[in-house]
Amino acid sequence: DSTTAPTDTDVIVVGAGVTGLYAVHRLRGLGHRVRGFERGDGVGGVWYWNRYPGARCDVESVDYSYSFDEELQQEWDWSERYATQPEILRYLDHVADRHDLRRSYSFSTSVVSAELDETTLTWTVRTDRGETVSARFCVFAVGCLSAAHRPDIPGAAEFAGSVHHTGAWPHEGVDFTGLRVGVVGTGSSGIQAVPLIAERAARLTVFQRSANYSVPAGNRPLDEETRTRQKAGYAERRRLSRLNGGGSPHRTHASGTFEVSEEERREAFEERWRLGGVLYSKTFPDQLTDRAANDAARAFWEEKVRGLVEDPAVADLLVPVDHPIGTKRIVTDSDYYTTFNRPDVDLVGLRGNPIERIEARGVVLADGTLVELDALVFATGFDAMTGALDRIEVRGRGGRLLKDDWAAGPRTYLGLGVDGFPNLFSLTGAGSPSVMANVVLCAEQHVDWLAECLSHLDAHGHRAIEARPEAVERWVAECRDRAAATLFPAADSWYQGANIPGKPRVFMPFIGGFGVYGEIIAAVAASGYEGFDLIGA
Ligand code: NA7
Repeated sequence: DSTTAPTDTDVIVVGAGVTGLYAVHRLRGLGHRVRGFERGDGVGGVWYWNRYPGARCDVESVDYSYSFDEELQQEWDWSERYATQPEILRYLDHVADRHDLRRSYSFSTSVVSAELDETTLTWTVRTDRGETVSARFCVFAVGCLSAAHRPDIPGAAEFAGSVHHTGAWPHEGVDFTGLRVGVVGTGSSGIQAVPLIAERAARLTVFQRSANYSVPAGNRPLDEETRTRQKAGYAERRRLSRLNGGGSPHRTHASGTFEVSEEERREAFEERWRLGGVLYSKTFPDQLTDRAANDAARAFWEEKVRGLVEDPAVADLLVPVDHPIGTKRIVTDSDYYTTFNRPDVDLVGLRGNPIERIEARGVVLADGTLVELDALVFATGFDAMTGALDRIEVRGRGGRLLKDDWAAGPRTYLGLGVDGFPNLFSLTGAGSPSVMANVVLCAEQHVDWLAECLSHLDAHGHRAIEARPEAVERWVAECRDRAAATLFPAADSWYQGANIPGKPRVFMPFIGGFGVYGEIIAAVAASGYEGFDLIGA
């Protein structure tokens, strides 16, 4: 049969971040009726919530921007090489205005459940405002780093000072002037926030469980000449980005680490160090698969960082001992390491001396030391990739709960579809390369694929599309096996759920790269959606 049941709308899109916004725009443009829900009171997703001092993207602004709208691409002026959170939020607000996207959304509205009607293969979504909306398709664009994780430390409620999580920062900001501040966590968020908090605080104590690798951003204002050059080169820049593993135009060295002379090797590392940031992890193509190659990159990094930190004992603490370089996302910082040269900044290593409890006056370590604080900042990351979806009661065939189906780790086909959950799509989430690449281009890639898929269904009179269980099995295995062939499993990273107590250790992203992934999903579409069941007609 080719008939579809009447529904309130055609597509429900959950989330108004980079992915959701483009989904609304693209699907609406194809004539679908679209309803969007967003728990924030504005657009922006990650860039709406993460307003902590120093929040900045680690992908260059010229690349971390939509490519679908050439006029926008030519008109928008980025002010810095790496854009700050306020600037990215202004950009996304501008995109929402420009394409009149807000009218499709209900803001300050969380989706609490999504339930499949197995006879009609339609979805009914319920919100925390009591609204119920039915739709043929349910599209989750809820983000990979949107469920903030706050560790459960005894006594936290006793603390007399203020407490904030970087991922849910107050819109009015926090004034740390003259305060004794503690920052727990040294991932991207902590490392970005520390130098700026240090400038205001009377004293800053950084609590570090694992040291991280960070490479200075080499951030700078963009002048008119650079912008003009970038804009003129956009077509080629995007073409190269689409072929690339990380969704940016930068290529790794043509040879392996040890296929070049020591001098050439050092030059290559030096060049990447100057280029700045996360790109350092891909100086040579074998750096994330070969331990010795990784050690070479790591040794160069260590030399650089030791050169920035005055106290050798502090430098010792800042050098990671537990994971190869790049197997947790390399942080892109501005003045992080030199901040520890300030007399009013302390670094406390928690290895062997963890936080035991929090009391009214501050943080108590296992050895009994009390660090007195007026404000505490948790930069402790996210229940990544599955956390945001887990909060929603998603019920598929037979009333099965998605969260239960994913109890041993997320199960998707291509990071897009889930068996037992027809007409449900997860965008830029688990099983996709989004967290390892430029998420803006990942969003466009997923949404364009989805748009084409929906058109295909309609053109052929299909009611629904559903991933086959064996295709899901294959994809989960492929994600796991591709990761196993690299050094990534050696790190206790959020890529594999290691940061959340009790979360299964499964490598969740597709690690084969943005370009390769794009080819895979395009081939599946071209084959008539191999691995999916097309239902009806
Ligand atoms: P991350 O990268 O997950 O970093 C969280 C940090 O918090 C990390 O240093 C953790 O140490 C630390 N942490 C977490 N739980 C605890 C407890 N219980 N005690 C002490 N320290 C803790 O999150 P971010 O927000 O910085 O960045 C997320 C991503 O956003 C980033 O990768 C970029 O892609 C952008 P650990 O390393 O687990 O020992």
